[in-house]
Amino acid sequence: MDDVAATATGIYNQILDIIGGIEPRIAGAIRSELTDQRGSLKLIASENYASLPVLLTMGTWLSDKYAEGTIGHRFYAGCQNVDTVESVAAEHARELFGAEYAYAQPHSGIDANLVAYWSILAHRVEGPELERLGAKTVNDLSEEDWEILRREFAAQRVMGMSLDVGGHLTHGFRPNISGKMFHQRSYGTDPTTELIDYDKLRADAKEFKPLILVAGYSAYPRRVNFAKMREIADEVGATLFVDMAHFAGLVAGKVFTGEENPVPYADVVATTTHKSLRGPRGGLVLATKEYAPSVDRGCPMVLGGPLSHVMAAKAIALAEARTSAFQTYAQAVADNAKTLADGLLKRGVRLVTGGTDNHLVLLDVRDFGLTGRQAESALLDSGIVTNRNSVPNDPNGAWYTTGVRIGTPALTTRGFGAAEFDKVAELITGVLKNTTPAMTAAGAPGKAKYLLGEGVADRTKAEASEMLDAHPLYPGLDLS
Ligand code: DSN
Repeated sequence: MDDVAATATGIYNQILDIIGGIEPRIAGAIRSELTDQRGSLKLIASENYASLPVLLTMGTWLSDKYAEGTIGHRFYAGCQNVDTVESVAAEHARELFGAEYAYAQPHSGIDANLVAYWSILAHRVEGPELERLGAKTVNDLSEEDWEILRREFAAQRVMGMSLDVGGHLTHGFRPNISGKMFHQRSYGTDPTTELIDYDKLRADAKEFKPLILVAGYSAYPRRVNFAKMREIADEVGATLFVDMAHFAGLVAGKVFTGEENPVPYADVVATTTHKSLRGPRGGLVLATKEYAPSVDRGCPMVLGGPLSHVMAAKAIALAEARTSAFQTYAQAVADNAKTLADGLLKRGVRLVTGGTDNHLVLLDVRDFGLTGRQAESALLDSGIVTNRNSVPNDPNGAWYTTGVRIGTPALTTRGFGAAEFDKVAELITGVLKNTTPAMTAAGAPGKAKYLLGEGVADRTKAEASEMLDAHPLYPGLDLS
């Protein structure tokens, strides 16, 4: 890997000179982003550091090719190399996850989820409706028939985890199209344990009868039992759709196996490729053979032309994820999250659900007298990058929040282990204990501004630097 870094040093320095000759501010921002990423404790649970081969693969002329359509069936000439790229990415995805079918085109996680929703609608609603109307494709439908089909689409129901207990905004949240397109009902968590209550979920699903049952989360610090989710989906005739964007790396790395692995249980699985999976920014959909034909219509159904350069980088990342080194990494991500959670608990921080068994930890900061926003900002001032997040029944709403979400994928990539994550817990607690809300003009604690104790930020940054210097990001890559 040192050879790769040495070669990349030459490549990046030359490329940045070229870029800087055209627009120096862009070259400056690229350099500065590396400095920032190297110099802070990156604890955003959805971020990671892709390998240099993955990053380098994205910067090629594959970007210049239009290739709408599917492998071997494109709406443009000259797509033979994109066919190779997409086939290799899909092959690695199928093999890695043991999936019957993989679709590598989605540009992001939200796009992947949209492909999933519309392919389920195409399979479950459009297909039977076309058959009933004696039409082969939607092009054969009269305007009146179209009106019927449109009404059928709009009548469908989706049930996903509520945003405030850790679901994602694409799981039926009103401001997202998933909350506007479907009749929607959320499932929550048990008010005492803060864990998914499968019995209540089952009862709610029986009453609501969703077409699509969504499992998956972006801020729930626990594993999900997908066998139970499958049982519930079967009992109500729902398609089981799993959004594994956050934990795909733990599935790929064989940390989540058996009933915790969604792939054998779900009809359709969507993911991002850049979170715990540690690939380029993008999306991926896996499906059973039954759903494959409709997923394959993702473009033009909801996607434009694929980003061939990113699909190539997905292939490289997926190949990397098929190694035993990646399995070691994924296990370390989970082990480190447990260490981080234990370190916070023993220092008196309340954690939603009382801990973690995946890659993320959700802190409830109300006992420090802070909002999530104040905690996030004070931590950032101290060189610790996190994001504020709602906690169940959050009294501060989705903007200020009462929680802070942190995760271990990125710093585990840098080589942080148990000792470092316990230290991270100490640094976070130290900042929170030394932050107070600033008072409003009316003399009440405000929700945004805060006061950080004297010297706390500098001391925390200095202690973080020692660990960061010992575990450099892209060691051997020298852009000075
Ligand atoms: N932005 C992602 C996350 O942070 O979880 C989800 O969209």
